[in-house]
Amino acid sequence: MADNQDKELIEMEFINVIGLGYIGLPTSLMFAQSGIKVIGTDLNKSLVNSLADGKLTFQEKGLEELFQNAISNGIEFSTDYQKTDTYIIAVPTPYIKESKKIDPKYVISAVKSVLDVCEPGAVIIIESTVSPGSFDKYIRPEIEKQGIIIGKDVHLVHAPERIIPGNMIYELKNNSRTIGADDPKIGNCVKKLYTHFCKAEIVITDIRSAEMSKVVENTYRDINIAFANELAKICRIDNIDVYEIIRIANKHPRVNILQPGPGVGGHCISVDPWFLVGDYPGLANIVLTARKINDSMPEYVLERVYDIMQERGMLDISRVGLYGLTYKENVDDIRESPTLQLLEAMKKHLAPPLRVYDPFVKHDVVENQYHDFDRFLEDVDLVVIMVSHDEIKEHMDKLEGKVVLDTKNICGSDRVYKL
Ligand code: SAJ
Repeated sequence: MADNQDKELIEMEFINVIGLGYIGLPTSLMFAQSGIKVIGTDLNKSLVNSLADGKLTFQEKGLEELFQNAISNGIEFSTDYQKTDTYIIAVPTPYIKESKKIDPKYVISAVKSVLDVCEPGAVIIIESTVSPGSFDKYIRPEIEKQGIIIGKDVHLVHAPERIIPGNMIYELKNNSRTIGADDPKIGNCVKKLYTHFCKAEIVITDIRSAEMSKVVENTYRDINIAFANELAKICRIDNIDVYEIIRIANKHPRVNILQPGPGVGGHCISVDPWFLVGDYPGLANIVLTARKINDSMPEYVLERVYDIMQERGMLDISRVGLYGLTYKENVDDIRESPTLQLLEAMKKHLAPPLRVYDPFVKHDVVENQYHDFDRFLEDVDLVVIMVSHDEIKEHMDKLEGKVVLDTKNICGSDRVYKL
């Protein structure tokens, strides 16, 4: 039986990847580059048309070359779900801000659309990050409601992604992977599938462990960033250089303190810990405290701006500019970015929006947004570095004569202000 299943899966017709965003697109391209037939599906027609026209929908190191290789290997893009026996679902899993619980609607909708077209015995691999227990709470009931037997008519697998935006291609090949499956034989088939491009260890476990380990990984990172941020606040009170403290402490063989920053953005680290807070209220205490600390950083940056303006006798808030709108360096993703959080905080206090510039954000997202670095610098006297894009690191000279609040500690000068 196992051999047949191994054989059938590996000789599948093609993979239909559902959701062509930051995870689904690179994943579909990696499979296609490895020689597997892939059809990528997304409901967003303009996104599908852009890809079909050979135009990428976001920037990422190495993605263009991967895209060209996938195109030469015949990858196709469509808005339709395809009839096949292997699906990868990589659609958004937002959380509901009030309840801090996952909103599974996109995953459920994708699963239901797959069930409408898939072959009997199809394998549905969900890569989207879900809160622990989501398969049992939301996904299985939707399938069983249709009289479909999981483990016979369809097989469920959870293969959460670990790639980090800014280094996706390398990490897709070299990060270990987790495959959660009800049936270890199916898990082994899916493991073999991913070995087409993944050269690292692939761990097979049950679905619930796969759900929990993924959320735990991001929560671990959020807590450690919060520790660095809290350290920054403590050191500021006594005018201690927090970066020197971290540099020295990290020389200890078992200490690895991360870097303080203007806040934690992105659709992962700032979201996933809330799943634990929402599902384990009263238990996920460190998790909640860390989230609060990280979410306090944008307003902390505003306090630092205020202190600096007081100290320098600067009265005109309109001469303050934020460098960086994305959630981190060298990506174009602005989701939950610290800058957006900071501007939101100002709006709440009815303060006028600060000037903003980001080389990776070509379209207008906020008021007072610039698209030319020099124009931006002409109109500001105090530059708040919120994101450490390569551009600003390569043009430090342009900050001559400006007051600088370097929240990313990239200037390497004691003439700038820090967190
Ligand atoms: N940040 C700090 N200080 C640090 C590190 C990061 O303030 O020392 C900030 C960043 O500026 C950013 C936020 O945290 O605003 C998150 O950035 P990140 O680079 O830490 O992580 P992501 O969100 O880009 O990717 C994470 C990764 N998870 C882990 O490292 C455990 C990645 O492996 C996951 O695949 C990804 O979440 C995801 O999609 O889940």
